[in-house]
Amino acid sequence: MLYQRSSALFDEAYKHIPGGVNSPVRAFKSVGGVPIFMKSAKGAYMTDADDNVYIDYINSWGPAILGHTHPEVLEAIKKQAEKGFSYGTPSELETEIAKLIVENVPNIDQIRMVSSGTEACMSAIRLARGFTGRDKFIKFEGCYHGHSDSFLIKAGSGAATFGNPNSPGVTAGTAKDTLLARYNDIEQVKDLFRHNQGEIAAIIVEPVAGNMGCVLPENNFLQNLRKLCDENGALLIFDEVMTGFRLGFGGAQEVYNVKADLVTYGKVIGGGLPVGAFAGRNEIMNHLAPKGAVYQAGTLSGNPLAMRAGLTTLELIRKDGNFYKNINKTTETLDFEIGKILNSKNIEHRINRKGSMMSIFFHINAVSNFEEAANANHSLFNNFFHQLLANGIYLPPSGYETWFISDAIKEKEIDRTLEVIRKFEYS
Ligand code: KE4
Repeated sequence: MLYQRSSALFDEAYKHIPGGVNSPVRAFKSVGGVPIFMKSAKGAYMTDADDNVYIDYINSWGPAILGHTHPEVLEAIKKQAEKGFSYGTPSELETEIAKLIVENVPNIDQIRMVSSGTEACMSAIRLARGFTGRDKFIKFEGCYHGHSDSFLIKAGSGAATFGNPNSPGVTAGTAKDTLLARYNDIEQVKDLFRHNQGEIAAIIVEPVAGNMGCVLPENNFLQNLRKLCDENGALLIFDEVMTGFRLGFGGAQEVYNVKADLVTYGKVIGGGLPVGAFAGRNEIMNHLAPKGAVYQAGTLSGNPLAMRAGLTTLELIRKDGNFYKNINKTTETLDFEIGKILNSKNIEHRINRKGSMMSIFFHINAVSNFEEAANANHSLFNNFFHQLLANGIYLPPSGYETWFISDAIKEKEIDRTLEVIRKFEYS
């Protein structure tokens, strides 16, 4: 593969955009090399500025679950655009998608649209604080809920597991209300409730984590979080920005049969256009402005183009009775076949998979939390990433990210991917 054009475009971008990118993970800092500038995408494929073509396993970090530029979504967006791009007023379309989501997701009565997953998660925390009158909340190391201050916290020292800012600009005052625990460690969560009695508004969790690589809940972790929230008067927030409408139409609540008090969304519900949302039962959502006192707003919230793209995407998924069976089967096949190849090469690895999310961790045989994910051999992942990239397979450019399988990835793409991985060599 030649990357001259991407390289020149990166140099130019670097002058005008911090780090040359509008989101850090795109800069290839973790895998090294020049970030690839894409110029088009269709179905299972993306084409870069040098006209190299790739099978895409990021799918815009989740939104392109149907594959890129699905013809029916494209047509729907075009038609909607002819009616205007944004009204700044209520529109029937917003009620249509709200009803579709509320009627198909357990335990939610109302949903508020925003423009990103970050907005959704930060608003859900504010609502939980407003509803409970408490300031603190628990998150898990390795889980990512967007870039609002209270989420950019690294583990404090020792067992205290209170937060410290992990970004300049986040104040100590903010960090003190963020409590951290290890994913899948229910004892640490119990300790936090014991040491902060009556002060914890919520637990926010990725029900299947995708931001430390794909890491699954174990030993009834989610069920135990539900129980602890009930015992301590705290809300359980499922951050389903990744898993919402990807694990199933009812999301992780349905798959794991665990009731969350608030659920956040993004990615798939916008079909590739900017979107986020948070939802819950009336008792909680009625606290949100303008009905209640908890303020939250957004100029482009419920934008008609994003709503139309999301609604069309969700309707296409819903009417295909085999949609989830198919993308989950594709992911299972990739898991099993890649596993066989890596075993044949005596490369110790762990593949974590749930639904159409999966990750490969090298030189480790189990990954249940961030510490174990960090102990995997990331330089080997980077080597793997670049050998695949050079052969037209585009993986997420970090060992701490999950692959997102789309419905456009079929046998041909699986066979090509496996053919490339069979040639993987490492020193
Ligand atoms: P956005 O603000 O990026 O739309 O959503 C934040 C967010 C919230 N919750 C979860 C579970 C998420 O995965 C995300 C965003 N995911 C990353 C992928 N690791 C987006 C990619 C990026 O940061 O460019």
